[in-house]
Amino acid sequence: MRKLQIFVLFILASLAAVTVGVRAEPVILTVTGEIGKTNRGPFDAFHDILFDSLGIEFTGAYAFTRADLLALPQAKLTVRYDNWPAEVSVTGPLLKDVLATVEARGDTILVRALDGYAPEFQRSDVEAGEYVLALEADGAPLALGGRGPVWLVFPPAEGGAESDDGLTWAAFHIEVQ
Ligand SMILES: Nc1nc2c(c(=O)[nH]1)N[C@H]1C(S)=C(S)[C@@H](COP(=O)(O)O)O[C@H]1N2
Ligand SMILES: [Mo]
Repeated sequence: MRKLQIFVLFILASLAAVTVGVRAEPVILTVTGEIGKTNRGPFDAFHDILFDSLGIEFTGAYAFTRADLLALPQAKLTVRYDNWPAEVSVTGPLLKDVLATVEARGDTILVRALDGYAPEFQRSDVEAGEYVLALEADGAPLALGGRGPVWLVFPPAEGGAESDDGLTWAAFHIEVQ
């Protein structure tokens, strides 16, 4: 009897957690800017302290946990850049699928990393190409301190790319402009 009560309480607590949006995992990627769909409220200087320290504010945003990103179709891309010791195979959702999820409207896609590196891309290029938001490389989840939480990987341009310029490691924020 007591076991049943505990079980029922557990189920109710789980349902409540889902209802109020308590997440089982931390958010690893936040999309802000010109987007039609949001799943969290506005910027808050206390909770969003890294955004605050970078001078970034937003009214609404779409926040993805690792599980959210893994729930999207997973692309696999094997690339080799001249400045790498070997080829690397990455898996993760396509950036264009993430942009579709949030109903991105702007033409410019800025991908920002924890160290402040923030290259910009044209949405038309992202939609035409193979831009992967990698969560794993060579079968290993990307680590913080390494290239995680998210590594933007795309193939070298035709004619061969010199370096992996723009392949943003430690990405955590996408700004649609
Ligand atoms: N987060 C982050 N990603 C980045 C960079 C960076 O400074 N920070 N540098 C870019 C550049 S210019 C290159 S050539 C490659 C490799 O940079 P590294 O040689 O500084 O590792 O990562 C790219 N991605
Ligand atoms: Mo570079």
